[in-house]
Parts: sequence; C-alpha cells; structure tokens
Amino acid sequence: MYQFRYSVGPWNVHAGADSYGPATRAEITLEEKFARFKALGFDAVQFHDDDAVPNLNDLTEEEIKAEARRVKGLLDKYDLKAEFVAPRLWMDPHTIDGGFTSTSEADRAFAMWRAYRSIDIARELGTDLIVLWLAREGTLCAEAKSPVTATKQLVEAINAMLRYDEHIRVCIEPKPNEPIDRSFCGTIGHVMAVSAATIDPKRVGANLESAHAVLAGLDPANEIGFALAFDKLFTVHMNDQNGIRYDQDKSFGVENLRQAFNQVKVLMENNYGARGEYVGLDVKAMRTTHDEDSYEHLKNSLAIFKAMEQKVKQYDYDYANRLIRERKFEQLEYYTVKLIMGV
Ligand code: 3MF
Ligand code: MG
Repeated sequence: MYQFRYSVGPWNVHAGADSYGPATRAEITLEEKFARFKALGFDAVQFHDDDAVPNLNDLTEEEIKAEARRVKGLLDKYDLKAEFVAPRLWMDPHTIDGGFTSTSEADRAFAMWRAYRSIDIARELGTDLIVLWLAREGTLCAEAKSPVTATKQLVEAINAMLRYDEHIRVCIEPKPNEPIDRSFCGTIGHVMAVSAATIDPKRVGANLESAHAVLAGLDPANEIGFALAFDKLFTVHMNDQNGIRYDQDKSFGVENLRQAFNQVKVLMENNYGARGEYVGLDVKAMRTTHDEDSYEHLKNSLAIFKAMEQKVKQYDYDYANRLIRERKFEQLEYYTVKLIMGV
C-alpha cells in the first residue's frame, strides 16, 4: 500500500493573536517554518497568495511571478512541494463584503485579479491546484445579497479561472459560517452542485475540512465520502472541533477519536492519495502555547493520524462484514470502539 503524503500551511504556525487579544508568541520566518515542516515529515506546503508573495497588491504581475520563483527556490532547498495556492480574499479592504459575490463591481474585479495572480503564483510554485475558502461569500445581513445572483456569480468566477488557465484545478473549501453569518457554499453538497454547473466539472472539486463539517452539524467522514463518490476530493484539511462553536482548528482527533478513525478509514478504503492528493492539516496551537512548543500541535496531529492508519490496518473487515450481514450493529460499534481504545 502506498504511503500518505502530508501537507501544511505556514499559517498553522502562528503567533497566537485572536479576535480578543494580541499575539502571545514571536513570529517565525517562512524559511524557518519550511525547515521545521521538512524535519517533522511533511512533504508539501499549502499557500495563500500572500504567504508566497507578501503585499502583492503593490507589485506588478512580473514582480509577483519573480517573488514566487524565489519562494519556489526555497521550497526546493528543503525538498518540499507546493500543494496549492489560495487567494486570501478576506483580509483586504476591497473584500470586506466578499469577493466574487460582493455587491460592488470594483470589488468583484479585484477578487478576480487576486484569483488570476494566485494562478500565476501556483504555476511558478509548480502546482495546478487553487483552493477557494469562500470566507466572506455570504451575508451578514440576510437581505444584503440575493442568494440566486451570488451563486451564479460564484460559478462565473470559477469559469473565468478555468478559462484563464486550461490546466489549473479549482477546489472549494466549504464552511457554513464564520466570518459571515450565512455562507452560500456551506457543505460538500453545495460544492458538488457548483462544480457540476461550471464549464469543466472535472477540474472543480472540494477540500473537506473536518472542523467545517462539524460546524455544519455534519459528519466529516460522510462529507469526505460524498466528495469521493463523485471523484472530487482534491485535498483535505484535517483537524478537530468541539461542536458548533467558534472555529477551533484543534489538532486532528483530539475531540472525537471515532470520527477521526472514520475519516482515515474512508480515505484509506478509497485509495485517497494514489493520484497525488495530500493529507493536509489545518490546525492551530492553543493561544497559551509557549514559543518552544510552536510545532507540537503539528507533531501531535501527524502522530494521531498515523496511529489511526494503524488502527484501520488492524480493522478486521471479515469480522465487521459478518456483523454487517447479520445486522449486529451493537457488536460492530463495540468492536470499533474497542479497537480504537486498544483494549
Ligand atoms: C478557515 C480556513 C482557512 C483556509 C485557508 C486555505 C485560514 O476556516 O480553514 O484557513 O483553510 O484559507 O484555504
Ligand atoms: Mg481550512
């Protein structure tokens, strides 16, 4: 059996600031993060456009590409690949009310400019994957946007990206809310529908984040399975989340081990990764974490994920299938939980 390959974004190691308080740890340079990612066993790095090219609004298209090439050199130095580039459409003054679905035409044009630059950066970094976390594509005031118009705008924005580069693939990371109240594309089902409506559905897929599924009140393993059934799980953001509260990006498996097991199980049963897909992490250290422990949550997430791989390998499918045939689900559930507990 092939080995999973793992990826992580530089924002996974951050200084600890949240909406209610300032940083609690020192900033770490991109190069130092790359070195540590490699040492921890990661194979690839995920990028926002401005993780790779800071202040790109102020640069020409050629300057943006040149800076991306410099970052590619840095990746090569540490023998890391770039997994994807995601336009950061939620931090900018132009996108306070969304990008592709903003009610301002100028802001929609800005969002497309950033999407095209993300594609340019992806090419320079050697990846064909663009991730869209549609942070503000929704409403704070329900009456502020038509959900019909906005959904069509989203499809058109993706079509424009597919036309801009005939090789890139676009991958939507759905989330039901936060920072907006009502998102237009909240679940994998929404993503599959948007994909089907584009000019090239094969090139439009999903990035399932465990925590986002939990926030939608759904089971992450079932969401993964839904995307896999349509052959459209282009990547994953593995993490954990304690129920329907603020987005927590906890280490993988620390809240719900059975749910973690079932995510790994559905990925392994369907040969996820065989076509180069990465197991991506999207985890944050707790705010109280000390500087010297800035990477513990990454280490722990990888260790828990790999431990679950071992549990799936130990899963007695003959026994489980017999219980399924006999509809002995009490026994099946007990067997599964016992395996996870190791008793
Ligand atoms: C928010 C997220 C984002 C995305 C990232 C890449 C900051 O809930 O999960 O992390 O994953 O923007 O798409
Ligand atoms: Mg994410």
